[in-house]
Amino acid sequence: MSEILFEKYKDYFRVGAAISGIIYDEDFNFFGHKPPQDFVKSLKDGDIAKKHFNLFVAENDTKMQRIYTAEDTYDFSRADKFIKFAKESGKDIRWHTLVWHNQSPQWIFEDGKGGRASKQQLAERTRKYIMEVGKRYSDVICSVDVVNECISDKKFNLRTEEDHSLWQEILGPDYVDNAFIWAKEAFPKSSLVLNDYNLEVIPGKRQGFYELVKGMKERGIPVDTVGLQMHINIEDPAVEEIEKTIELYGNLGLNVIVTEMDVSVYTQMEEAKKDITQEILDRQAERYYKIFECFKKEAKNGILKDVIFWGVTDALSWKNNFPVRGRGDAPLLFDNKGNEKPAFAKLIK
Ligand code: 9MR
Repeated sequence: MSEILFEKYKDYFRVGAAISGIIYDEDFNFFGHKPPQDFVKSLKDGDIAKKHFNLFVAENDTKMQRIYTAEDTYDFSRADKFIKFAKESGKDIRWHTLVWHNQSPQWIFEDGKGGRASKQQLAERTRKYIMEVGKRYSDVICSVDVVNECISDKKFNLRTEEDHSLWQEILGPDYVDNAFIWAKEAFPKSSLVLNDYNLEVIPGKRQGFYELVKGMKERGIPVDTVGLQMHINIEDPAVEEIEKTIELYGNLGLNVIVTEMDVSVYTQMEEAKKDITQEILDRQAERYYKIFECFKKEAKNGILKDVIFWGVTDALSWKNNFPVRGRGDAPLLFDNKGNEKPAFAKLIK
């Protein structure tokens, strides 16, 4: 029996992880602060990532805000560090993400004179950005999140300004199609992904996303893969909902990948901080196991291609501060110290 996670699943799908800059960047800066060196040195995330995962994606360093600093100006320094780390580790590499309403620089939506950018201005900036990123990295990128989180949680159609997105507001609804057409030119060999969250949780959102991606296929837009982020918890949603969601998109002839999986021990947004007991960790293990059984089935059905975790150890998980700052969480397979959790043991058995 293999003790290496990605080897264990090699006949089904790649097993990936999001990599925090703290792992490979000695200048890593977290909201203006350098994390204490003893904390950084104590982290096992780099070694665990190299050992157990065969597909890497940057948690933050390949987002537009980090790169597109001004008109025709690109800062690839941090993206380069990530790509170097992933290449030297011999891993397949994904790009997250090209077009998103978060972590995009404000200036792209402005005309430089105090007003909003014109449609032509934003379209040209977006096209140039996608081409520039492709020129630099397309050879090493196997999969790209072209558009991220474009469906509204409330209205189940394309996000508008009310949902904090200016993309459709300025470019009109065909901005998603255009992003994929440009991405195809920039990344001719990569798989092109439309990525979103809660599709397995909110049936209306699942359907709204379905209509969007179905229309794209009918229009001949080069989308080939649906990305399910899979930020879920130890109770919800039911495995059947996950299975239904994968098959819904699979039946359109699309591949499906799980792009950002974690399984929170909290089931309510506002739940108070609690002790993470053995019982909770065992429940989490069982939950991971059942979901992975479903993933294996969907891989055998020819639909599911990759499963990527949003982080390596619990120490660096974004869930420690979301939705409640400082509450802490334990959503991954390795604990704060890098020890294998019951969930890991269950998945490797
Ligand atoms: O994990 C990322 C966190 O470090 C950033 O502060 C945050 C900013 O929006 O983005 C997190 O990653 C998100 C990903 O890029 C898109 N899907 C949701 C992820 C968790 O918020």
